[in-house]
Amino acid sequence: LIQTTNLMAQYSANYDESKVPPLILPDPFVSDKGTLIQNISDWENIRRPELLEIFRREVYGSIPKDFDFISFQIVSENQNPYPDEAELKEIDISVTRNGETHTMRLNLFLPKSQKSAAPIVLLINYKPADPAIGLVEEGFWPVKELIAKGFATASFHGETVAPDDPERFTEGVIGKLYPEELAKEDGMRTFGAWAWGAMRAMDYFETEPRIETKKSAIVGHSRAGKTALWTGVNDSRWAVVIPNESGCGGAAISRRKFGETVKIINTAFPYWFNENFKKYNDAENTLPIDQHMLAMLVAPRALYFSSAREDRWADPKGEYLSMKLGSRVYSEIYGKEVSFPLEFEKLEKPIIQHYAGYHIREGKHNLTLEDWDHFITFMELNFSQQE
Ligand code: GTR
Repeated sequence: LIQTTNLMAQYSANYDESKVPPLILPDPFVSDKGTLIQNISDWENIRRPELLEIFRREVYGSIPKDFDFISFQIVSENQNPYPDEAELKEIDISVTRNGETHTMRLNLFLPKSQKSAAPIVLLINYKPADPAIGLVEEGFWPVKELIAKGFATASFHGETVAPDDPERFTEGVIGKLYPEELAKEDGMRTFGAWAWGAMRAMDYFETEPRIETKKSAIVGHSRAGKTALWTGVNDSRWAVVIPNESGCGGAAISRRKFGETVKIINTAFPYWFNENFKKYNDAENTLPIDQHMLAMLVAPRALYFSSAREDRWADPKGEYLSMKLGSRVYSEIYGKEVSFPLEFEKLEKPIIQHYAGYHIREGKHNLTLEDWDHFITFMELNFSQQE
């Protein structure tokens, strides 16, 4: 696993706010043909599909959804670390296409105390971990806390879908099920594969009577945060989308070039995004989109961004700006009362509201219990207000 600290030493990044270029961003509310987008119908029928296609083609690559069979097998390999509070279900999800089968592992904890179907929180994990249980680590995936609040929670490891490795990323679902994607400049790459995995997890939840999929949230940290955002944009079954400290290629505005840049990420991780994205190395201003427009594609479902003060590599201000600008879709198109009135420098408390939220906490790049406490508040608010 390539560590951020090594990358920071290897690549020189700008951390000086006075050197950030003046931001001239593409207009989210003017279509490619010049139509002014002012209502839900034009947004959903014209502009949103246009933007989604640009992000697929120029940045993330495809997420092919066709396959011949999917099956779910409950296996029993690991001991439940929380036997008093939760039931552990280990599920092998097998997908077959053109005679080839790929199997990924999903780990699901269901609250024992629950009487009705529980809301579900999926964490995409990428950290070194017990390959079977995912990362059951205090803070990063706080199963106990989530269960105590009545949530079901699940996790899968990216590695069981596509290895996080420049030499081996094709060894999972890409090479086995969708090999034709590899020849395409806009084909499926690692983030597309992980997003595909999250969709298959949702396919399983839809068969599980103890889960209420209408109340679902997808969470990811950092590289998995970028993936959680891309998943949430592509799969409207997720009601709440939470990319934590997702930085460059996630929440952060690329044109700021603060901390990690498009060139750095494409050089260090050439297998995460598609080939076309490399055209924008050192050429962010020529991007037809920026990341606030990706944020907009989650609407009218709920979106939450979070940052850490010392995580400058991920550009906290760029993450906040893209929430502030992206949330205009809720207020200006959907007519909801959503606003981020404060300047980044004035933020102290989390901004948690129906549809959109943001917090910045003290400390370093990580997913912590403090982050989860705010996510839980945001999820509870949004699930309780669902129409
Ligand atoms: C870094 C990478 C970041 C972020 C991070 C992580 O090395 O540059 O974009 O994804 O890894 O996933 O922790």
